[in-house]
Amino acid sequence: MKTTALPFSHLAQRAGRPFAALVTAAAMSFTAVAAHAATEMPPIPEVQGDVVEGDGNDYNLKFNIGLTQSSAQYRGLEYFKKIVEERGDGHITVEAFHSAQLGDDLQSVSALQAGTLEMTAPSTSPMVSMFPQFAVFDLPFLFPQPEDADRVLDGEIGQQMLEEASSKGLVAIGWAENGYRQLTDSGVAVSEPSDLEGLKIRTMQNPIHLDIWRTLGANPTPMSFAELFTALEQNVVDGQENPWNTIKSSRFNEVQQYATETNHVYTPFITLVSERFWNRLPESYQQLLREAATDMGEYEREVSRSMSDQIKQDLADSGMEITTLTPEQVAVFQETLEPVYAQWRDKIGGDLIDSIRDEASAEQQ
Ligand code: TK8
Repeated sequence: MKTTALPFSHLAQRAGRPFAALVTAAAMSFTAVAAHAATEMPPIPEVQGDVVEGDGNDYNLKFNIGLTQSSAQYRGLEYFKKIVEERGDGHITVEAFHSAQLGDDLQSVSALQAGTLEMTAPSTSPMVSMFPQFAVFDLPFLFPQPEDADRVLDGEIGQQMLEEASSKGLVAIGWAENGYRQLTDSGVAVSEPSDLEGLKIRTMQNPIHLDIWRTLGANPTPMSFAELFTALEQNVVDGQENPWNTIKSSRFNEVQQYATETNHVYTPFITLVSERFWNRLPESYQQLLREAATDMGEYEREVSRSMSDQIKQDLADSGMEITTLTPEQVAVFQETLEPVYAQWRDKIGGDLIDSIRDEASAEQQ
């Protein structure tokens, strides 16, 4: 077996893990991945790393996410649970909740602050009212390739943002992936901004997203993700935008006839812990949660990226009419959205935008 081909070799590269265990775990993941066809999610990897000593107390944490049980996000959460429970030797248990069972992104964040929920992983976008610097990720077409997002989030800028978001009752411990957003609607096949005229599009609760869809000529309405399926079903809105994986796992194709591959924004998920809970944990368990969040994020990206094309195909097979834009058509969207950059540059900080663009376009080592 070629070690270079190990699908999770990046997970094994982290220092401080017993080498033999890493090789075994990586080899097992490899075999399992090779056995699966492209239509299935990459299996949950073996847990790597030693058992972590705690302080003799037992802890239970509830981790609530917005997406459904069939999402890459939930798959990531299952892996997180497995890591924490195995390496914590049963002294920390993780209760996994999906589909906003304990609240949507913003409600979950409030619950973390209140100490009634221990963990969540929202999109950064609805959090800009608390952390304005997150708005930079909402700028259209900021990251041409997923690796560009990785370089920024896994590098200094991402680390600094996690530190800044570790305030207001929250501790931010990692990044994961929601992904590139695509448009769906029930009215018309959209291939240029003028097709959007008059379409009521649900956006996240985020001012840049409102500007994006206004600038494109649509009629945007901010709404919680938890209300979206019903709003689409009852024609309260005509369309919405989310990554292919999210469109499928939320079954939006059942209530939306058309989709357009716009890739207009890349949305990260941020992994958050309630500061009240965090402060009760021994340091060794805090470190365990950080490592588990990193592993979860890596795996979630892996799942999301390996599934995306197949899911787009599945959506087409299920009867959705999907428009794939030509480079020229993409350019029209990009040009139309240039004023959004001008409008937000000073508010977000030109330096931050420039350093993200530099980092995103930096040559990979
Ligand atoms: C899920 C949300 C969702 C986001 C949205 O909790 O609201 O459209 O893209 O995936 O974070």
